[in-house]
Amino acid sequence: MNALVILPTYNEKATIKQVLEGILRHKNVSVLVVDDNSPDKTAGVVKKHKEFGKRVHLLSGEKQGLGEAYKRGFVWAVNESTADAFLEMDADLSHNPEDIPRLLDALKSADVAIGSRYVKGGKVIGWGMHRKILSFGGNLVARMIAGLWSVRDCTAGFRAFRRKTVQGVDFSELPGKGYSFQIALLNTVKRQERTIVEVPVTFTDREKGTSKLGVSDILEFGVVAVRLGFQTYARLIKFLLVGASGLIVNWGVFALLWLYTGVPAWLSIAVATEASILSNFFLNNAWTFKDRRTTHIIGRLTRYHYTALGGLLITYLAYFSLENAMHALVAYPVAIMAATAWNFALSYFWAWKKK
Ligand SMILES: Nc1nc2c(ncn2[C@@H]2O[C@H](COP(=O)(O)OP(=O)(O)O)[C@@H](O)[C@H]2O)c(=O)[nH]1
Ligand SMILES: [Mg+2]
Repeated sequence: MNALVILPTYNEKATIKQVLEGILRHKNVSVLVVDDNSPDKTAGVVKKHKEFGKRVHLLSGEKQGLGEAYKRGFVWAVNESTADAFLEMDADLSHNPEDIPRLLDALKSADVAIGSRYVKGGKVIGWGMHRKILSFGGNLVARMIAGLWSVRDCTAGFRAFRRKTVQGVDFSELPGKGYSFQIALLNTVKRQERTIVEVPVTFTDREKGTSKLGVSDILEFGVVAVRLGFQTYARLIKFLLVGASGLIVNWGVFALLWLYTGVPAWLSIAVATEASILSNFFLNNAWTFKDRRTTHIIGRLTRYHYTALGGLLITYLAYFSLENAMHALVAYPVAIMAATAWNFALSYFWAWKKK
């Protein structure tokens, strides 16, 4: 498997040569250095390399952040390189080039391989408390909010991707200019149902040069995580909003019939419930599941009715089985939550099932 390492650099003159040597020791691997006109003239060292123009390439640009550098690098890679795999790696010797074959090996059975510090066998050497807390917090936010629950090291900068996986990504669409690029890309490939594996690596803090991780990167990371969360859970959020609107419809129709028209309560409840099922159905159909309108609408409507009736049954079952264990005012919302989970699952997998 031929591979191209995309290596972003900003003032890495002290280590770039050694990193290039380490990478080029692997005969099937070449390098694209994405340098943001480093004032220390990192690019000069790259241009002087004997493989420059052969297995070493250089892309120079203005400093806009780590993510922007990677975006340019990946676009170049897809258009100008024929490699079967693309890697991300730091140029400060924190990532060991000796680990590259293990990452590439993992791509035989997955679309993405993460050089992971937080799986069994992985570790970090040389970080103080400050960096440990930042990394822990970043991963927690990424996993809890940004839709990356199954990934242990979401902020890793040492990763390999199959060419196909990268080709499926529209890099101009990815939010974030800085370090948040890592979770944005991971979130995208995950939503495209690419398979991800984590390969344990040892990360050694840099001994030369300084970290470029800044406050603006940290702030942007939070904003991007929330944005990715909304994108990832958009369908569930829409479903919950529609459900809330259904409660209002239900209540309003009941009030209209029973209070103002004198329809008996039992009939008012039945009509109000059906009205809310219908309004939920049409809102979900037009909004929440608008990309899933592949089966006949009568079928969808019927299945949604069964779903809602099942939800009602679950509310009763859950409520009466919890009633003795907790206060009724606690048991009821728990029962409603169980029914909502049921409703969403059946709507997603059955009423508006994927073709
Ligand atoms: N081209 C480019 N590279 C960057 C930028 N910010 C960081 N890098 C590179 O990204 C890699 C990781 O950065 P580093 O400062 O070591 O981050 P840390 O390991 O999280 O402290 C290094 O190779 C940096 O030179 C940037 O704005 N532009
Ligand atoms: Mg570093």
